Amino acid sequence: MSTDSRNARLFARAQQVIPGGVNSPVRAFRAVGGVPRFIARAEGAYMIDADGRRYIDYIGSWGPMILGHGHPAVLEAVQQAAREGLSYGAPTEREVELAEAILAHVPSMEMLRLVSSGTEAAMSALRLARGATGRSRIIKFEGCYHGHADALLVKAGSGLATFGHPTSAGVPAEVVQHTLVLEYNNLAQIEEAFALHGRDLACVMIEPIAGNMNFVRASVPFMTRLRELCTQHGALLVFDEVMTGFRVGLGSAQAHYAKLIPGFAPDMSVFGKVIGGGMPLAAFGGKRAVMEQLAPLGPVYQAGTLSGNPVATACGLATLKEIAKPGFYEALAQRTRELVDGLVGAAKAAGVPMVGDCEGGMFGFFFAGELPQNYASVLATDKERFNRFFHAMLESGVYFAPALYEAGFVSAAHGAAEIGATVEAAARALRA
Ligand code: KE4
Repeated sequence: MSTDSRNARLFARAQQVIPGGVNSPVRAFRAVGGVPRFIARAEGAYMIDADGRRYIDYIGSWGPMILGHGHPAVLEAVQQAAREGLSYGAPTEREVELAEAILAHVPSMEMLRLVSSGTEAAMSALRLARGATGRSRIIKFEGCYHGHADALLVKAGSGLATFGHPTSAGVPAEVVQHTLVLEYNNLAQIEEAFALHGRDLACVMIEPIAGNMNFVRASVPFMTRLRELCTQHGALLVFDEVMTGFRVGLGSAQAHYAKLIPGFAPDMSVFGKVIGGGMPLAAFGGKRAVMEQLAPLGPVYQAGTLSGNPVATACGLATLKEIAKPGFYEALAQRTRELVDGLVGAAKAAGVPMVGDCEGGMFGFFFAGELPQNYASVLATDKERFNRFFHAMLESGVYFAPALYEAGFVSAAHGAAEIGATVEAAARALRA
């Protein structure tokens, strides 16, 4: 990109006043190199950058924009809500409507609380799990991201007997001393961890389909056993569905696993992204007995000035109304499958090892011979080729996630033309 482009000038200016020039690290393109695109506006399946260049958007704000940008019903709902009032700091009917609409599609939850970000929802769910069980220890999995709350910024210790080490400066070791980090899909490790610590475990937090490792599914045997061990030891199984929630299906990932594992359900769930439709809104929920431990009823404190914000709830409600319409997910899943099959087919024709997977409107691809099952195997895929492919596609007007370990997202606005153009651009890029 030439240095006199508006993007380059904006990036230089942004770096003077905002660390890294961005308000969230992944946007800085540091994993792939190059100059991030400053987006001026978006419409349908497209984003337009500061230099006026159009991109087919497979980020979708990292998941929320499942309808595409600028859906008329969503815009109308948001504009009407804004005219009525931006924020009250008092309860509104729309919060009740949104809670009811979410619970209608997530039978594992009897109650929920609305918050403003996935981090806040996961952090609050963690505190609630600890408060409800009276236990401090937790398990998470390497490669899963649950937002940037201190207790969750942790990497594996030297063994199952030792607890985590911080992944970020500023997180005291004491804060993560109760967090055990295990390998995703590793049955032997969860058996050993529960044998050692089961009676002290408040919860296990997991991304059921790990979109923060690009796209890695929890295996059915692993998820089956995890559910059994949590039940056996009285630990809560917390599904972080911030990314998968209402993205992989109307029942989210938990409905997918309930089809594969009879009677399966998590004890608590965390949502975000799609339920806000692009506005700051997230939620956590579970059974009444657990949720009623929350203030003002119970001893677990949690609060938020903008929680259940009237404009954000209008956006979320309008989005949920559209995605609940018959046939929505069938059409979305078909488009996404066409994309993944097209990319993998183009790679095969070019003699390039590529694998891909998708569920609903969420997908991932790796330059590798087989689908990774855990974080170490994701990191072993061909990162250099991924980064070259990312830039070749960006130059062709296709905006994939600017990092090997991120998932991609298709919206209802992505039509055959967008999928076809993407696959053609990929064929050119992979032959180069
Ligand atoms: P937020 O605090 O960013 O709203 O949500 C945190 C979070 C929690 N749980 C899961 C499974 C998530 O994927 C996220 C956030 N996802 C990233 C993308 N991998 C957001 C993008 C960013 O950090 O800028």
